[in-house]
Amino acid sequence: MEQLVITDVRARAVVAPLRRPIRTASGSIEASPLVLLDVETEQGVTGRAYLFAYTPVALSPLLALAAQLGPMLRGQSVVPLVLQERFERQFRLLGLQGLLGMVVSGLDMAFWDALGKAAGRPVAALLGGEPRPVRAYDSWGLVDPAKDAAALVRSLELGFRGIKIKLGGGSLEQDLATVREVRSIVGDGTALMVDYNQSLTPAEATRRARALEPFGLEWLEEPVAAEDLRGHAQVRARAAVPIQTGENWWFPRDAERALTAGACDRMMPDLMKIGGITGWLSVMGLARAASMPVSSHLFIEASAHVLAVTPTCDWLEHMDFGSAVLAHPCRLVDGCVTAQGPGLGIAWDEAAVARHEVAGGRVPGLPAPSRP
Ligand code: SMN
Ligand code: MG
Repeated sequence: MEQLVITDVRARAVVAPLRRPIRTASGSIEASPLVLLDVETEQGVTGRAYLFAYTPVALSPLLALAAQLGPMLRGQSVVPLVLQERFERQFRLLGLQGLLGMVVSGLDMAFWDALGKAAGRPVAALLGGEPRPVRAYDSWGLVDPAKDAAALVRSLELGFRGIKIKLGGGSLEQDLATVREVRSIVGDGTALMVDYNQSLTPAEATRRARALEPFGLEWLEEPVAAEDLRGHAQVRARAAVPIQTGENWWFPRDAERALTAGACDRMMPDLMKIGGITGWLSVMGLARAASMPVSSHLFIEASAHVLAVTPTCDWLEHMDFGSAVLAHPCRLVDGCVTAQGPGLGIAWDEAAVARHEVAGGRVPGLPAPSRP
């Protein structure tokens, strides 16, 4: 297969609608601010991926970073491992994290998408495996069991075998009441995960984790600040609930630090922060050596590919930020998601993109940026 040579990187900002807003103990997300990346090549193959910006405020700077990196890539061959090493060297002093880390990770996903499209094969096959059904859990925000009961039952009727809810917005007593109610709604046969989104101190997290032990939780996620690995390890040592974390790790070294600190029983790297597909490959090797179950965070489409080849594959998180602008959203079949190709299976629904595009990332209602 002829090597792909990059001619340009195109980035567009959209604010897409969400099926349901995500309320967490650390803030709410009412819509989906995305940056769509198109890596164009001389051979006419275009690699695609999207970034989830978390907040519309980040759209314009993400576009600016993509616009800066694009010309640096012109004339480069699409060899993801080489390109990522180049980025690491080039930004050694600044460090690959934050918005730059997100763009580099997103470009990596688009590189792999291009390779798959050029070969006419799914990325999971390029990685030596093959697309296969990966069990998925429906990822909710903070819930009100009384109001959300029917919708939670609907999640089970759709086939989800796991449900994640967010906690930490109130007192321990409120958490216990919510978990008790949700457990009674979903039944003991459904995996139930809770996510505190970094909202507690180690002492309070230990108190709440111990109180939640009777509910047979699949995991308790990010109890304390993501970078507080000692705090995670303390909670893990003092309570019997499996501790989950990883969505805020930047590139494989952060995964290694967490494993060394004994921070978690399970891990869930985020493809847009761990270094894309290339970063994930390193981390899944660390996880295998540590016999550590690996789940995904967001990015359903690309996560289905990497989880299909992850030896300690655990759960795929089904929190859908992208389908509103995708031509072929991933489908849930028997509670599982199977990777689609060629590439990552990502193609834009250009009519939807046109409806939701935000020129320059300048979201109406956001104060205009002050003059630089
Ligand atoms: C989460 C993080 C970011 C946006 C939405 C939800 C949450 C999760 O931490 O694990 O899905
Ligand atoms: Mg989380």
